Formats: sequence, C-alpha cells, structure tokens
Amino acid sequence: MTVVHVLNGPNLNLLGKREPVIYGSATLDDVRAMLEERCAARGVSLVFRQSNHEGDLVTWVQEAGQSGAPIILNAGALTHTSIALYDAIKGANASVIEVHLSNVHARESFRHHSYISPVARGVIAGFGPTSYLLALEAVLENI
Ligand code: CA2
Repeated sequence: MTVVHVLNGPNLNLLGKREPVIYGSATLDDVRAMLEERCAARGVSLVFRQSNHEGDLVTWVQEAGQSGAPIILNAGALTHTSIALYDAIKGANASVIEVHLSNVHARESFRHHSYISPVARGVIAGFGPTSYLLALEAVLENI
C-alpha cells in the first residue's frame, strides 16, 4: 500500500489554539482528519506527524525518503532556517511537496526565503488547511 507522509514542524501543534487571524481555527487534528478521509477513499495509508525538534523532522524525512514515500512538509519556521532539512531532502532524494497555511510571500521578508523550495517538487501556500489537501491531490495524481 502506498504511504503518504505528512510532516509538521515547530509550533504547528498550536494550530487552532492561537493566532486564528493568521492560521485559522482548524486544529492540526482537524487537518489530520481531513487528510485521513481522503487517503482512506483512495486506499492510501497516511503517516501524520508533528515535532518541535529539527532532528525529528530530519530523521522522518530520511526514513520516508529512503523508502521512496512521498512527503508533504510544512516545516514551520524551519522552512526559513534549516540547511539540515535541505540536506536531508537532497540526501535521501525525497519527493517533497512544501506546504504553508499562510501566504508566506505576503508576510515578513524573513519568510520569503525557503531552504525547502529548491529541493521540493512543488510549493503550495496561502490556502489554510486546503494547502495540505491540494498537496495530497498532487501526490495522488502522481501515484
Ligand atoms: O504558514 C505556514 O504554514 C508556516 O509554515 C507556519 C509557521 C511560520 O513560521 C511559517 O513562516 C509559515 C509557523 C507555525 C506556527 O503555527 C502557529 C499556529 C498557531 C499559533 C501559533 C503558531
């Protein structure tokens, strides 16, 4: 069975609990449930994870990448700082779709640069939880 990995970085555990004006009112569990439903309909298995620690994300990218599984990655603020994630994606030849809830290009300039984008297959930003669903549709189309 095809496995899709959805990996979430720092502070995304707060989704729906703080800053609803920027990130909306859906929680990360809501996002998981939405993706779970779509994966079940397509007979695909979902691995959905969140960590506040860069090393966890590096390990998960390595594992998924080495198994050839597609990854939907919202690295949170690590998007803008993490050469380690860039190296992990590149090193594992991982197929990554970068997602963001907010339109990072319409926000502070420090959010305009991504270490993930150059090693991602594509980027989806600005559609709230639908960003994840759009990424999943792109993955499903390529399976
Ligand atoms: O828009 C996105 O999905 C981001 O990846 C979210 C990150 C931010 O650093 C990126 O620039 C864009 C922040 C995730 C923090 O999420 C929170 C959610 C609710 C309350 C506080 C933080």
